[in-house]
Amino acid sequence: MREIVIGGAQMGPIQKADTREEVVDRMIALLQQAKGAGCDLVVFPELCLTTFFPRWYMEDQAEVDQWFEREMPNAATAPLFAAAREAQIAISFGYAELTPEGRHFNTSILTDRDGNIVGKYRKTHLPGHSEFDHDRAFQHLEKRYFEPGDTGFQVWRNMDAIMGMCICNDRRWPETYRVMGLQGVELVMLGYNTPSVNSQDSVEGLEKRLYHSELSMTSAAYQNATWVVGVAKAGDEDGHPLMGGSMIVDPNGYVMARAETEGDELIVHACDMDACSFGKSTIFDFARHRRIEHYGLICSQ
Ligand code: CDT
Repeated sequence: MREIVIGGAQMGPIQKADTREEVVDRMIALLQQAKGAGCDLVVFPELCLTTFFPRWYMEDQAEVDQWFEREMPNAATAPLFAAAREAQIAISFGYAELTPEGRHFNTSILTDRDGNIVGKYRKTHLPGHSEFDHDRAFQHLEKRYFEPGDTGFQVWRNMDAIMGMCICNDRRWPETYRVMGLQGVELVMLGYNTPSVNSQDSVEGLEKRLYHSELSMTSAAYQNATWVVGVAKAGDEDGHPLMGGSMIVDPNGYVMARAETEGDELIVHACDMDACSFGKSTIFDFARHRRIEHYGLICSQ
């Protein structure tokens, strides 16, 4: 049995005025809780060092850039890396990345248990729009502030398992998981910031939005025989509600742990990576059963 005790560290709202240092203190508190629960690995949300800033329309690039990290770790996050190393807990979290070349990505990283970054992923599917949209109840400007990621869906061997990452909207696309599935992924980690209401459909309720998130992650876990850990940033950020619904899904598609609140909340499950083997060697043995001669359309348009 290859057991990894995984913590999903859902985070409650981060207001515009909150500092990185205040947020990192909250992350360290969740990490300490995870240590008490025996966690080996903790997954934090997308863009978890700041408020979900793509809801705000900005024209001044200097104002935009204040939401980005120029290096990782940096002064604000060094205490988090130190706490993780001290606790011997691997971590994954998302942040806005500004590269030395001036490129902007929505990024997540993965460390080993000594706090070394072993994997980096840059978000592929950027939802929303790039100009102010008067027809929406609120803005979602990811296409304005980020460029599509250039990493693709890589996997890394870490803690004797094959691990991959995606970010928020990526979780709704089967291609995301299948590309990692084809590399043998056993654990997909992802964070999200999903508004509780649809900016283009005032009738759509929270229940449907939570269902679509769960449907995406549970079906992908089953169809790729992999664990999926999805972790929200939730609650009311300056009057803008984000949904919770963080969960740990097993390779059969069952939800093994689920957040009940919209605040800082740790969910925990002991995940056996060997539980992926049955699906990968039977119904989803890709090498034996896929019929790629009929899949060309997926990559040609
Ligand atoms: N952060 C993120 O990707 N959120 C999207 C909201 C889409 S609405 C424009 C999501 O898919 O959850």
